[in-house]
Amino acid sequence: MATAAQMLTPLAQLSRSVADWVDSVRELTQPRAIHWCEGSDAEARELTAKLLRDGELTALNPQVFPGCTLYRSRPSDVARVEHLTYICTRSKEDAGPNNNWMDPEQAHAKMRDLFRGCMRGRTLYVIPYCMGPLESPLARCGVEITDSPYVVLNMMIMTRVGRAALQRIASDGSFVRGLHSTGDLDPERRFIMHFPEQLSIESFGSGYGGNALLGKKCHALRIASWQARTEGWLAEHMLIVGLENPKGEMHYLACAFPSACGKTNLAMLIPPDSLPGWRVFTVGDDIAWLHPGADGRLWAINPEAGYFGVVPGTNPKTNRNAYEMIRRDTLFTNVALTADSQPWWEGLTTGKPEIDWQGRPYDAAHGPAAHPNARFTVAAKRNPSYSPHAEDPSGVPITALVFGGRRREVAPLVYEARDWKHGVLVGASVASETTAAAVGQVGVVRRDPMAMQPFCGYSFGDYWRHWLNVGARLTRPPRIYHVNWFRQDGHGKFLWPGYGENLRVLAWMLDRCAGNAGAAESAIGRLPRPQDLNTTSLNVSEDSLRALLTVDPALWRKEVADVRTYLQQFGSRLPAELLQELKTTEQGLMD
Ligand code: OXD
Ligand code: MN
Repeated sequence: MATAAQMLTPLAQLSRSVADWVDSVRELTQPRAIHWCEGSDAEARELTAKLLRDGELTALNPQVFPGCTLYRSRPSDVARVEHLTYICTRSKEDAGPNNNWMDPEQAHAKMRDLFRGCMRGRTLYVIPYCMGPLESPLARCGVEITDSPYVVLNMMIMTRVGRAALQRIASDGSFVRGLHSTGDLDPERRFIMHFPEQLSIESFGSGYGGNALLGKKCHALRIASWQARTEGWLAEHMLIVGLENPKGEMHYLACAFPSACGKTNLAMLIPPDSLPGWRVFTVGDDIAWLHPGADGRLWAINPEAGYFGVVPGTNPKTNRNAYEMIRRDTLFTNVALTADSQPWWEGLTTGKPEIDWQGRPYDAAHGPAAHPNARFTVAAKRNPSYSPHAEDPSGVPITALVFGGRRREVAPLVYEARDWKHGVLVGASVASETTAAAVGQVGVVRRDPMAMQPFCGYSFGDYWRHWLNVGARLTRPPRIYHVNWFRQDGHGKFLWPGYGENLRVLAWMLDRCAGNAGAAESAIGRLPRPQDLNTTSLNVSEDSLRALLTVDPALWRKEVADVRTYLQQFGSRLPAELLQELKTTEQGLMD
C-alpha cells in the first residue's frame, strides 16, 4: 500500500535507477520535453484529445461507438517485422538458429547511431508498467521510453501503467528497459533488438503493434522467456481460458496457437446452444506466464491487461464477446470507415465501407477495406467473459496445455500426448500456415514450435530442455494436447465448423483429464473415437468426422522426417529425449 508521501512524490523521484536511465536517454535522443506517465484516465483522455486535435486520431461515431478512435499507421508499417528482429546475446549459439542474431556491442552501436537526436522537437514519454497483477509475485515490471503518443495510449490499455509500477520497480530493484522511437518510419532503418542478458530492448523505426508496444512480444515473451529459464518458469504465447462444466467444475486450459490462428476467439468462446450448462471465462488471449506451484501443479497468470486483437473476421457469430466489447472505449488501428464514421472490416455482415484503412475512398480494386492485420486495443475488463480470477495474484491452476496450428492436412482435429516428454515433442513439432500478423508471404506452412518461433528469446534447443526440466518438477502436470481446427477436404472446404463448436473438443480433453472419456491409441498419441466426442446437434457428416480423426501413416512418416530434419539443426543443444520420442512415434507408424 502506497503511503500519502509516496502518492505525492513526483514520479521521476521514485526510482533512482529509472531516473538515471531516462537522463541518459534524454542526452542521447534530445527530446523537447519529458512526460512521466501516471496511467490515469484523465491523462489518457488528455492525450487522446491532443491526438484528435493534431489529426493523428480520428473520432468514431460517438452514438454507436462511444469513446472509440481510429489510428492509421503508415502503409509500410502494418505488422511485426520478424526479419528485422534480433536477439543480441554474447554467444550466437545462445540465440540459436531460431533467431536473427547480432553481437550486443555491434547492435548497441548501430542503435545509438539511429537514436542519436531522434526525439528533437518531440516529447519523450516514460511509461513505467507492470506485466501481471500488481500484487502478484509472478508479475514483472518494465519501463518503456517512447516518442509515440499512440504507443502510450496502447500501453495504458495493455499493461498496468504508472506510479504503482514504479514503486514496485523501486522495491524489486530491477526492471526491463525498453527504448523505442518511431524515427522516420523508414523500413530501411527499422530494427527491433533484444538484449536478454541485459534485460533490455531497443526498437527503432516502427510504430506498430509488437514492434512498438514493448511490453507485449518484446518483454512478455522474448525477454521473459529468458528470465523464465533463469528463474524456473515458462513465458508462453498462450491464451488462458476457464471452462466450467455443467456440474459446476472449473478447469483452466492454456493454449498456444501461432499469431492470428484464433486464440482470441477461443479465449472468449460462446458455448453452442447444443452444449447447455457450460460457461467460459477468459483469463488471457495471447500470453501466459506459467509457474510450477508448491502443490506440483502449473499456475498461470496473464501478464497483459488488455487485448490487441485482429479485427477482420470479428462478428457476432465468430466472437460475440469481442464484438460487444469493442463497441466502446476501443482504439482501432487500420480499419475502414462507413459513411457515418463507424469502423468497418471484412467479416461484418452489416454496413459498408466508404473510406479504406489508408483513408482513401473505398475501391475494391485496392484490396480489402480494412487491413488484414487491423487491430483493436481494448481493456480486458470490457470483455463480457472476463474471468473473476483473471487478477488472482497466484494465477489459475492449469489442467491441460493445448498446442495447435493452421494446417490444411496432416494434423487431425485433436490428439493427446502420451506424457509430458512426448507433449514437449508435440509442441516442438507445431507447424502452421503463416498469417498477416507478420510481414511476409501468407499461407505457407512453417515450423512454429510452441507457437514461439517469432518470440523465443533464446535457442529452442535450450528452451525444450527447460520445458523438460519444468515438467520434471511437476508432480501433477497438465496433460498435453494438439488441435487443428483448420483441416480441409479435397475441395478446400473446412471439415470442422470451429468457433463455439470447439468446446466439444475441449470438453473431451477435460473428461480425459478426469478419467471419464475414451480414446483410441495411435502412433502420434491418443485420439477420440467419434463416439468419444459429444456430437449432439453437430453439423458434421460421419465421413468428415472420420477424416478429422484419422492419422494417415504415409503423411505422418513424411511429417516425422520433416520434424527430424528441423530438430537436428539445433545440434548438441537438442535434448536427446525429443529424438527418442520421435523414434517411438516413427516406430508406431511402421507397425
Ligand atoms: C500478436 C501476434 O499480435 O502474435 O499477438 O502477432
Ligand atoms: Mn500473439
